[in-house]
Amino acid sequence: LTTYDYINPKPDAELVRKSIVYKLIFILGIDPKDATPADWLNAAMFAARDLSTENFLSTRQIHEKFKKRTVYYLSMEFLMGRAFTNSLINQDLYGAFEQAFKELGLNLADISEQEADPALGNGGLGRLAACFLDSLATLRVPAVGYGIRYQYGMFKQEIVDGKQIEKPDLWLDNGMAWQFARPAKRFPVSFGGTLDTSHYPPRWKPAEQINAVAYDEIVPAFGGQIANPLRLWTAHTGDLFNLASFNEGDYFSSMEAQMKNETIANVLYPNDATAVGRELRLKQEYFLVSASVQDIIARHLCRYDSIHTLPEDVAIHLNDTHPVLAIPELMRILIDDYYLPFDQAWAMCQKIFSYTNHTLMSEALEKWSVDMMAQLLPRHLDIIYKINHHFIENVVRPQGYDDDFIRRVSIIEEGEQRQVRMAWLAVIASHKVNGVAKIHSDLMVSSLFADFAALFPERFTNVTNGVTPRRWIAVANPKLARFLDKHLGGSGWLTDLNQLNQLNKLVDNKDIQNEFANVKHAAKVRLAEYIQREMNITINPNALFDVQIKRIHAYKRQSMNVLHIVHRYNQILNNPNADWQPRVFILAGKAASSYNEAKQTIRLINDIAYFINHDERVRDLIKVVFIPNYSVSLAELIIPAADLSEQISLAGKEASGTSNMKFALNGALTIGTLDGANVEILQHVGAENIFIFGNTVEQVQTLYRNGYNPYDFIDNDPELAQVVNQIAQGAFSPDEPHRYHKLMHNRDEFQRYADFRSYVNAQAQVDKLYRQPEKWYRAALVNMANMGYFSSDRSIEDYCREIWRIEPVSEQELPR
Ligand code: DL6
Repeated sequence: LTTYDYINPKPDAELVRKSIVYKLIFILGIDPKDATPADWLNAAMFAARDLSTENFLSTRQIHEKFKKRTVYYLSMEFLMGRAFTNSLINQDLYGAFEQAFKELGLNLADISEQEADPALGNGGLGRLAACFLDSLATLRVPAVGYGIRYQYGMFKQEIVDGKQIEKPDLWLDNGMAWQFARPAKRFPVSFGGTLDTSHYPPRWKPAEQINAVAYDEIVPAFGGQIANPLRLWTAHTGDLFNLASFNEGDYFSSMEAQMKNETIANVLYPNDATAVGRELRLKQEYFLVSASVQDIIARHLCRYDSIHTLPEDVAIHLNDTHPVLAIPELMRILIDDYYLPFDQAWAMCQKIFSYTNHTLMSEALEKWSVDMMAQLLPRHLDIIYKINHHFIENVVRPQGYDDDFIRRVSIIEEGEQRQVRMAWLAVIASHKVNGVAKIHSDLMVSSLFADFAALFPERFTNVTNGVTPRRWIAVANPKLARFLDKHLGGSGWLTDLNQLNQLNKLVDNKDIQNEFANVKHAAKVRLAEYIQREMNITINPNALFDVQIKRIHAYKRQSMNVLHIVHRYNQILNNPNADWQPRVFILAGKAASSYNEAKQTIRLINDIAYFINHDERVRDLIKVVFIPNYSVSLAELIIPAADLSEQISLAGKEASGTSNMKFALNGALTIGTLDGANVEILQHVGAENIFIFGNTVEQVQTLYRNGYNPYDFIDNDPELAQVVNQIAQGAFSPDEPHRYHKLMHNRDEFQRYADFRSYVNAQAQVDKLYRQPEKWYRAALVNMANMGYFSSDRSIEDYCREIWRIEPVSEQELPR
């Protein structure tokens, strides 16, 4: 038995097999004859990790040697998806591992299925961060991701009697072979206590401390010699105690407080309906940024001997407002530990930080109560006050703005309960602020940040989101990857997605249309088998697969999708002999645990699914499936199988969306509103290849301004009224007739009733086109051909050029 000889960067199957068996025996201590599939997976992950490790270590050396300016991407969420298959594909090792497992009498695909999918994120924001890490590595950009290693992820969603039940997600139970534990990389993080302002700088005497300990996950570049780290922090009780109790000799209560603090890294998004939940969330955010900023400074001081060079060396990117406390934390360290004057520290921060806004929804714009912050982070609150004072006196007042304007732009919101506006702090400290799609960035400047745009217009910019074709085609849809390799003359498209453009020449070729239709059909069969196996529901792969998978939220309007399903059901029952296009409606997504309306929507979908799927009169013309526990790996299974991609948010509400890009890239057609990146997808694919419906942002705003009344629409559309009444009066919940009364008869904040008719009409157009396979598959090919712009490689190039001013590692800098 041997492990690799490290001279050979591309081992053959025999060497891989030996390495897997070696890991099984000597790292895991398991006899091959007793090994379970999960053991084989762990052994194989160790074997694959070995092959990335040299790149990982040498990448760090290159960065040090050439003093590469580095971007540190701070995010409370990373939805990385499974690591194993992705790493094999990125390193061109899939064939060798497949063969090695064959020789061991095992199947690589089955073994890969054993990997847990770390749910360290909530939705699009976390998955975007993961796509960006893949692109950063592949483009050789010096970058480190920082996040939290939540022990129980977000939650595991089970559906019991139609209802969402949240269970802990035990993703670490089988070990996590892809991450390196770094017990020596630990930083103390402090909370609470008092601030002694009789000194300068003021002295913070914290009441509690906890250690942040690092785990590093390798992010391998596609086809390259580079691998970047994702550093995830976990909370550890170390030799740090509740200082006050400990000094008083009360060992046990100091330990108790420590245990409580360890919950910091337990779950993502603790239910914030309670004050305790909110406090935990604030602690988590500070925990992430404090450990990361300390680490960033330590890394900088390995390369340079002065703190003053920090802005030349370091760019820190704030992924939404969640890590915004990094700003006062860096200020604190520069002032309190390095004795820099406030102005100098502030000037450095303004060069270092940049911020992405991911939503205009007021509920998601974080504000923290001044009282809570005073208790938990007194020194940071003090610094925020000073930043605010400096901003108002040096930036705002000299321009002659009045008190009303000052009240609006102040970081501190006055009112019954004073609050710290984190987005304001982010904008004031950052040299660049970007939105994530053209329409969103425009709205950001004209609405949410209009006052700041008046103060510093050059600060605002747009970087439209993108997705990585490595994960979303090569890993998720290997048959489509082979199809593209064949027709594009190789796999260059994987790192230059604009090559898809060449498909435009082929879209009228019937053979190619058929070939693509077969790729799609195979993916649909694969999904149908999963649904049969896991849910015992039979679906017909020849039906149109109509898919909406995303967080459940009122603005995303899953309930409008339901209105259409019920309307269609009614139409079929009214006219059973018409030539109906069979459809399978597939939905998936999690509802935040404290968000009752979203949970009701899940229940409604499941009630309707049960009812319709058991109604023999519809003869399989409609099937409705809600697939539990939406995750990256589930998306990898569902997206390749979709014919129709539902992107139906109310115009102006979805910042960008990224599943819209993944679907189109996999040859699904979009039915969508003029919202988020749908607008740019329309521009790229052309109006004949997408189904656009619904009110525009301007029309939506006019309706709001005129006092939107849902009954103006319900009362004027008998078919809509019928659907609303059925649901509201219990047609699908006979055991509890009023279950959905409130869901149907609320103020309809997101105007589903206003858009209903136009949605139904667009759905009729979908049926019509699907009936003409030549036209449908032509449109699908046109969609794929024009997705080059939506690669996350393009987004990252935009960030590097416009925001971070970062140069990738050059050919010459790579080791020979
Ligand atoms: O930018 C990534 C992603 C966008 O595509 C979605 O449109 C947007 O909803 C999402 N935003 C968030 C932030 N909300 N919170 N909290 O997840 O970002």
